[in-house]
Amino acid sequence: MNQVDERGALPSLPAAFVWGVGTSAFQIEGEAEGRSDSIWDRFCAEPGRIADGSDGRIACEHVSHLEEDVELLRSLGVNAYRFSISWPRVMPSGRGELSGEGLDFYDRLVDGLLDAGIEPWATLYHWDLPVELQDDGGWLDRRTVDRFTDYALGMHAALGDRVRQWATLNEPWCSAWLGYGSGVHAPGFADHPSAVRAAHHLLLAHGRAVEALRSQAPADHQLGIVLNLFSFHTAPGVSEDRTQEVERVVRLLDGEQNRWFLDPLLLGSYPPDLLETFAPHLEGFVRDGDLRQIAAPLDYLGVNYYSDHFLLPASDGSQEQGEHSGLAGPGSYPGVGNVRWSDPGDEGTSMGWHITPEGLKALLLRIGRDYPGAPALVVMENGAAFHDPLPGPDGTVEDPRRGAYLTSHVESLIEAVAQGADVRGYFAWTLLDNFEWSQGYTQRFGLVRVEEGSLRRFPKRSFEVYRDLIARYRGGGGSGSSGGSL
Ligand code: IFM
Repeated sequence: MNQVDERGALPSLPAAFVWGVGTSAFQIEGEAEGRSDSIWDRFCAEPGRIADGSDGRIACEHVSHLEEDVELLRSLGVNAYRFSISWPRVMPSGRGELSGEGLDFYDRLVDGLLDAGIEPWATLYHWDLPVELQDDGGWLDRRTVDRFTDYALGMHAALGDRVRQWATLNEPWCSAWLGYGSGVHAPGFADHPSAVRAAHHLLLAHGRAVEALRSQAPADHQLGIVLNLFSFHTAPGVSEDRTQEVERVVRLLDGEQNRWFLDPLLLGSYPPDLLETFAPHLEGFVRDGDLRQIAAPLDYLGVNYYSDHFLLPASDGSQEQGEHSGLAGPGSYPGVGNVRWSDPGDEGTSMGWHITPEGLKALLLRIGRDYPGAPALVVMENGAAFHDPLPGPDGTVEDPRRGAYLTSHVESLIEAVAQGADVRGYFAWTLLDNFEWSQGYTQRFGLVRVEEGSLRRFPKRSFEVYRDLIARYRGGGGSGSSGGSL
């Protein structure tokens, strides 16, 4: 890889670079009658949980629009597609036999992708735990670890003849911290010690599944996990006498968001500086050998990156506390008080997130620096929500800010690679406007608009921007169907 040249033009990425787009089952699939309920169905039914009172029962009806959606992927020029498997669709009670009907959908998806020259990247768990397992304790109960391992092995046995790229969990921080700590995600518990316990079982489920899959998978199968990592900073302009106190919180937030997951996965231990606070929460359920299992060697680490976060002392000025989208804010982090998130206002995305492309480069370089020997990195999610206009007369949605966001982040990634980061792929988030968890359908991240009611698909201008980015930075003169795997 060449360095950025004198004129500032960026080099291409290697021909084998993975260019993809991602989705998740609950957010797009619909056809809820074809599966059992997940914790998200139950959560959506509780009044006040979802901003617009909506749910995932119809979503984008991806199940019945499968061919059309694969055709969209083909015209986007990606060589990889990341999807998640709905556990309650393929194993309705969360245990036991796989359902033939549920598997049939993923068979058709995988075959359609391969026919289109697109490498399937499967994620086993993107938050939709079958309710029966929740009623047995969910991620607070160690038995869920074994059930996840059985499910992972079953899915790999069913699809592993065609799917070589596997991720165990998507963003365990969200499942644990938002699902059990602040309660803004399903199952909606608000108890910080429970978040720590759930996180441990999630990590253990990941490690056990990796170990089990290794013994079953051919050598060319790649196993990873996907974390949502953010960098935190003291906001510019914080007075000198308050800086120290904000810096302390910045360090704590970094610990809870990033190191609480990176350290056990890559170093085999929880971060020592957090243990003082969290050790009591770990008592009674961490067993000998757990951390060794959690640190099972990985083929790649998936990184979801959206934004850096800037902190202010709570009592400075009159801005609102930054609960934004429910994805961040002091309430989501145990022990974090006395700060608020700086609000980017109109400069940010509609989620209230700052737009910080340089943060992606810094993060990718930091992982390599702080975790020598870390596996290859793949950016598994990156994208932005904006309030888009309606489609114009030719059906195109003009969304220049999303196009600019994607461009600046892809270019930041290229700079990181030029400076030595081992990054092998990039997946834009996301193909379709979809169910954005506690925000319902009020936030749109898609490259394609999905019209409410008719569910008609309208590619946005950013769809073309991303297609052109792939063509511009794909090295080696290959076609859209080259590469796609690690
Ligand atoms: O839509 C979500 C996705 O499911 C997980 N990562 C963040 C995205 C945007 O909020």
